[in-house]
Parts: sequence; structure tokens; C-alpha cells
Amino acid sequence: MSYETIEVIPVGGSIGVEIAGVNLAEPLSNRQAQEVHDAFLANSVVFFRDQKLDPEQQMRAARLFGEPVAIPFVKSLDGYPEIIDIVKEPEDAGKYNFGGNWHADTTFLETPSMGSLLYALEVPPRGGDTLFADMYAAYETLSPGLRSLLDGLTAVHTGTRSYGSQSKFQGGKNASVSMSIDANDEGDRLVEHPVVRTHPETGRKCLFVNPNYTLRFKDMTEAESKPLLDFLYAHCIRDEFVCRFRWGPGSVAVWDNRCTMHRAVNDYDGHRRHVRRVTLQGDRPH
Ligand SMILES: O=C(O)CCC(=O)C(=O)O
Ligand SMILES: [Fe+2]
Repeated sequence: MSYETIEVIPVGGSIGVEIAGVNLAEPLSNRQAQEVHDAFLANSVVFFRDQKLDPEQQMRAARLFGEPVAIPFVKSLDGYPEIIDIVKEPEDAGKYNFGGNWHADTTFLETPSMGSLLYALEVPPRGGDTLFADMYAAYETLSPGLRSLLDGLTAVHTGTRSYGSQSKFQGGKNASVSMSIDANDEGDRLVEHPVVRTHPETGRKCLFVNPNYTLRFKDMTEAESKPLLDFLYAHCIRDEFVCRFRWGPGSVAVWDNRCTMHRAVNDYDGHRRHVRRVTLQGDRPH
């Protein structure tokens, strides 16, 4: 794909590009907005550097990609129900970090988020990178036999490990980083999604299971599901399918939750990291 109004620099071999020449704090021209959106769909995750965004500007930037939506369980920013602050403090050393397991956002909902825009306000001197995995490539590189088996399967998802009765964000030595998370019974709800979904905008098929929220295959036990799910998770995060983003202050990442997983690396104990997310409304996976 060729672009006229933006510069696109690959980050990973499979997904992820950095976009240069864009100031997200200002409204973009129609052409530039279209090219940014094209780059997002073609590369599944896009990065921008050295941006300066107040909450209003971050909301406007997020609308280039989708419609901001409030999410359950995590306290939002005052006056901005669609924005959450993700913070790990120096004194949170040894604690579980938000987003530290491979996942796509809110797949425990009937309509999981289509994407998220994350803006970095403060980053550690080293570490705190985010990893992104290409779920199209994961699907496309499976054997035809396994693909056709998975095509017919449904998975059961739940927020229980993060936001329900199994929450790692409540109590004990793994208590959450300094964030206000209200885990409760609602987090234990079960929802069903196809194991393979067709991306509504690109028409491409991809895997849609993740180790944080997928519990099991429908009509199978957890024990029966585990070997195949574990195989798929290991396959999805093969080095070739993963890109790694090193944050600087003012960096922005926008990822497509429909066709990627991500994971925040927890390797910066003793330092502060503060990023701010706008979540985008998705549709029912098909
Ligand atoms: O902090 C990060 O890099 C990502 C955290 C996360 O999973 C998210 O914001 O959805
Ligand atoms: Fe996430």
C-alpha cells in the first residue's frame, strides 16, 4: 500500500507500523484520516510518537478508529467514562500489572471492544514494552485439518480471573497495581464467541481465543479444552507473529482487538508507568 500524507515504518515482521507525519492533537484532513485508518486495518496495530494529548484530544484521536465506549470494572477518569488510567507505581513492585497476560480487550463481553487507543504519559527508563500478536497469521499458518476443525467451534469466555471471583486484582500478595478495579460477581458471567472470527472490515479470518478470558470450548470441559487451547496460545505468540513496542513519553498505540492479542511486559519494578486508554466499541464476533 502506498501513502501520500503519512509515512509508514514497519515495526514487526508480521504486524505493527509506526506512523510519522501526523499530529493527533489537531483534526486530520480527510485524506490523512483515511490513510491512518487504512494503515490500521492493513497492519492491525499502529504507533505514533511524541504526541501531546489532553483527554479531549485523545477522544478525538480515538474517533479516527471507532466509537469510544465505557468498560465495566475499571474506574474511569473523572468526566470521561470512556477513558481509564493504567498506572503502576514504584511501590507496586512485585504486583500483577494490568494487561500482563496475553489477551484481547473485553472478550468477556457479548460485544468485545474493536480496538483501544493507548497514550503514554510516563514511562520507565527501560522496560514496560507492550507485545502484540497477529491472530490472522496464527490462523493462516495452521494446517487445513485443524483450521476446519476450529472453524466449527465456539469458545466460552469469562472475566472471572481479572474481574470476578478469581480476580488477581483483589487482596493477597498479588493485589493489583495502584488502580481502582471493582471485581464482582458480574465478572463471572460466561459469554460465547466463535473460535475463528471473520474480521468485519477486512473480511479475513483470524483466531479469537486468548489465555486471559477464554475458559474452554463450548460443550467441552476445561480439562478437555486445555491441551488444544494451550497449543493455540503457544502457536499465536510465535516470535514471527509478535511485534514489540518500546514506549516513550507521548507515544500512542492503537490496536485492533478483533485480530490481535497483546500483553504488557512487567519488567520495570520500582519505576512509575502511566498510560491512558480509550476503548472502542465493537460488534458481535461472527
Ligand atoms: O499497559 C499496556 O501496555 C497495555 C495494557 C492493556 O492491556 C490495555 O491497555 O488494554
Ligand atoms: Fe488490554
